[in-house]
Formats: sequence, structure tokens, C-alpha cells
Amino acid sequence: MSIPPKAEQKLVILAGNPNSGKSTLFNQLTGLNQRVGNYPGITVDRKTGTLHLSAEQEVTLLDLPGAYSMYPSSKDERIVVRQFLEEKKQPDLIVYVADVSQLEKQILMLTQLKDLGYPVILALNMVDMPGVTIHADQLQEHFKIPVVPISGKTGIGVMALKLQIVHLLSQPNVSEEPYYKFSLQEKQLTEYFGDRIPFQSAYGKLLTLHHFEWLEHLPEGLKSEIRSKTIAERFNSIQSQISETLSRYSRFTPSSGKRCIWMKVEQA
Ligand SMILES: Nc1nc2c(ncn2[C@@H]2O[C@H](COP(=O)(O)OP(=O)(O)O)[C@@H](O)[C@H]2O)c(=O)[nH]1
Ligand SMILES: [Mg+2]
Repeated sequence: MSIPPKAEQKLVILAGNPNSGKSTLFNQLTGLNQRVGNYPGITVDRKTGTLHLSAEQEVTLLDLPGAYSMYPSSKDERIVVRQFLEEKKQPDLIVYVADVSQLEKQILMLTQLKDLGYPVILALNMVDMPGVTIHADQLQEHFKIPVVPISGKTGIGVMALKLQIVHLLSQPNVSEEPYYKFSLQEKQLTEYFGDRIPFQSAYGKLLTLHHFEWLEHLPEGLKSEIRSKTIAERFNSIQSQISETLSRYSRFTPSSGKRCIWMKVEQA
């Protein structure tokens, strides 16, 4: 079997919070097969590389800037949102890289990317560091996605991660059940616009309703329609973003102040 031409290559995206180890893992996975480009109009590197999965299969790997959430508060975070909402070439798979010792903070965006409808693998990074034991099986059960403990630095688990990538590319694990349940108003508004908002998942439509003012791919006519409708319905975007974020947190943290059920801190 010959390797397909570049244009048809599948796209795997490395996403996660800043400093979770995406670039280190990217270097592990792509070695010298890297290309650095630019995002249009900004001085942030756009790093892609070739990931060889087997003799017959190679995919394009994209190393995204770090972000905490799909509600961006910085330039880098907007790049991430644009990548998912605007780019024609949608990822075939997301490898979500999280620092095990920072899991509670880092899980928010994982649940958002999952709700966008992409197949996702959780790569629990930095397991070479002492201090935290993670019950990967409990995480896997809770989020219904594969969880692979790795160290991008030492290479522990990287082979298992590659095998999981191969597996998911052939059998995508898109879950039907969204992690976040829309409010009645969010449901009505996304249903009202339906397929006129060019994103398949309901959550992609909701994010478009939040971000339409600065998204460049939307036609002006649609933008002004979204503007008038959301004003008429008194849709409070900020309040809705806050409620959604709190609702997501409440599902993976038992109650304020306590640690996640699946995290056990080892005694020193
Ligand atoms: N101990 C350890 N450190 C790591 C690992 N992966 C990344 N780091 C370190 O964490 C920091 C952030 O890594 P980087 O790859 O730049 O994160 P990015 O912001 O997500 O691209 C760097 O100092 C890395 O050397 C790992 O698996 N184990
Ligand atoms: Mg990086």
C-alpha cells in the first residue's frame, strides 16, 4: 500500500492548557519531520509535523498554542477557537495533553472539545514526576474516552499512545451524549439557527453564538441576524459562559475545596 498524498492525510491535533507538555510530546512524536509556518496576521508559530504510525500510515500532527477554555481571553486562545470553528480542515482526532498534577484545572477544555464532536484521547502527561497517582480507569469511565498515561519527556507510554491513535482513527469514539446540558434558551437559540450555522454539533453552534462578532468565516447577513435574535431574546452571553463553565466543573469535582474523586495524592 502506498502512502496517500499529503492533502488527504488525516489531521491529529495536540491541544491542552499552556505548559501541559504539548510541544515536548510533539517533538517526541514527529522528531525532525516538522514544519513551522505562521497563523495569518499574527506572530505565533504554527507548527505541523508528520507522525509515522506504521509503514503504511502517516498523519499530519498540529501543535496548537495552549488554551484554558473555548472562551478565550488572549490572542493565543483565540487562535485555538478559530482552529476549531473556522478552519475548513477539521481534525480527525484530538490528543488532549494534560499535566497530571494540574488535572482539575485542565479538564475543562477537554470536556468542551469532546462536546464539539471530535474523537478525543486524554494523554495524561508527566507521569515521570513523583507525587500524584491517577486512576486512569476511573477517568476513562467518567469521560468515556481512552486515557493514556505518558511522559513526553522520557517517552513512557508514547508507544501506547500511538497505538491508541491508530485505533481511534479507524474507529472514532464520538459520544452522543454531551457533557454539558444546554439551558432552555441555549437549546432554543441553537435550534432556531440550525444548519445555517455551519457546524455539525450543537455545541459548535452555541460557541458560534458566543463568538460570532469576531469570527471571520460567517457571512455578514448571518452575523446581523444572530445579533438581532440574541438581543431580542435577551441572550446574556457572558452569563451563559459562566453558567456553562460552572456546570462543567460541578460534574468533575465533587464539591468545592475537595479534590477530584479520581485523584489520590501520595504521602511524602
Ligand atoms: N517532567 C516532565 N516535564 C515535562 C514533560 N513534558 C513537558 N515537560 C516540561 O514542561 C514544560 C512545558 O512543556 P512544553 O512542551 O513547552 O508545554 P506546552 O506549553 O504545552 O507546549 C517544559 O519545561 C518541559 O520540559 C514530561 O513528560 N515530564
Ligand atoms: Mg507549546
